[in-house]
Amino acid sequence: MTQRAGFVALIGEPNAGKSTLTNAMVGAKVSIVTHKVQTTRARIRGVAMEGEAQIVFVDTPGLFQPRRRLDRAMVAAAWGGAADADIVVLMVEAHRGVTPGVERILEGLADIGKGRKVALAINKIDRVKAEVLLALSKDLNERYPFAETFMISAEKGYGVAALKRWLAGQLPEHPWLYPEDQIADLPMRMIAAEMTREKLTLRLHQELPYQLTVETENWEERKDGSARIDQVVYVMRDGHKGIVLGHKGETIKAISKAAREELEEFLGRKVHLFLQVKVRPNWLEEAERYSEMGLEFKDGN
Ligand SMILES: Nc1nc2c(ncn2[C@@H]2O[C@H](COP(=O)(O)OP(=O)(O)OP(=O)(O)O)[C@@H](O)[C@H]2O)c(=O)[nH]1
Ligand SMILES: [Mg+2]
Repeated sequence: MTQRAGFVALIGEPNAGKSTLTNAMVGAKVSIVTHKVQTTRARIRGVAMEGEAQIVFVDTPGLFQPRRRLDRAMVAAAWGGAADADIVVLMVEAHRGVTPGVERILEGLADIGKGRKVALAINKIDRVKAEVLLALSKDLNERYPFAETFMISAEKGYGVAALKRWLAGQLPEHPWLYPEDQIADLPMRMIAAEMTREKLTLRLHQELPYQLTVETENWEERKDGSARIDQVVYVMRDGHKGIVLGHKGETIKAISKAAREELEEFLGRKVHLFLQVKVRPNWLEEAERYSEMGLEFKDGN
């Protein structure tokens, strides 16, 4: 049997379900998911096997109109992911339909779509009636020549297997890009930082999740098989630090516990997680923060 392999970029508006689909395809949680927009900040590669095909899913940050430097770096990373991929899958939320944001993405696809196949995945079909889906599919296919359209629910798993089979069949003949048992191409220290950021995002309100970042500073393997992981949460203001810590440190304690439990499950062993909150008013303008996130920091960014 000939091996097939290649990259499939998932693009779409924030919250479309790109990370949920990545995890469903890989069969493990490699990318964080929350109900809030702009959760994913960099490209996350998840590896899935389908017969003799190795599909490398590239989960990307949502595409939106950027304001801050970080937003611009995220959007650039998303389009960059599409430009490097063999196949692009545009994810659109069934219940939201063709929003101005989706229209802007379709404009961008006019360029990026040249030289690669673009498929449409209408996601969250569990939230709408069939008539809505057919009309939306027709509308979108009139706006862009999609190679194929899939109706899916990334969360419930509907249509995911059919999409996976189709993608596998479209990939070029190529030796596998990763060992067969590898599920993600992301340093463990970054996966660990993302898990903590997910718990922070779920727990904190309003703008705060967008104004913090998490870095793994130290990872120590212990003789008893456990790992000691030290992470820093950078926030921008003293007031934010107080909110993250919470009354008598209760908030950070709960966040730390939730992150540790998930890490232990992922690693299959005991973890000692230590979180420290540091105020760093200017972290959004620091090149090192971007490289830690796996983003490019450029002049004019
Ligand atoms: N009802 C329903 N909800 C879904 C489905 N897929 C994803 N979701 C939910 O939609 C929300 C956003 O999912 P994500 O996977 O984080 O979306 P994303 O596109 O990665 O978002 P960003 O990283 O912010 O760009 C989460 O609350 C998911 O549980 C689905 O098929 N049906
Ligand atoms: Mg995401």
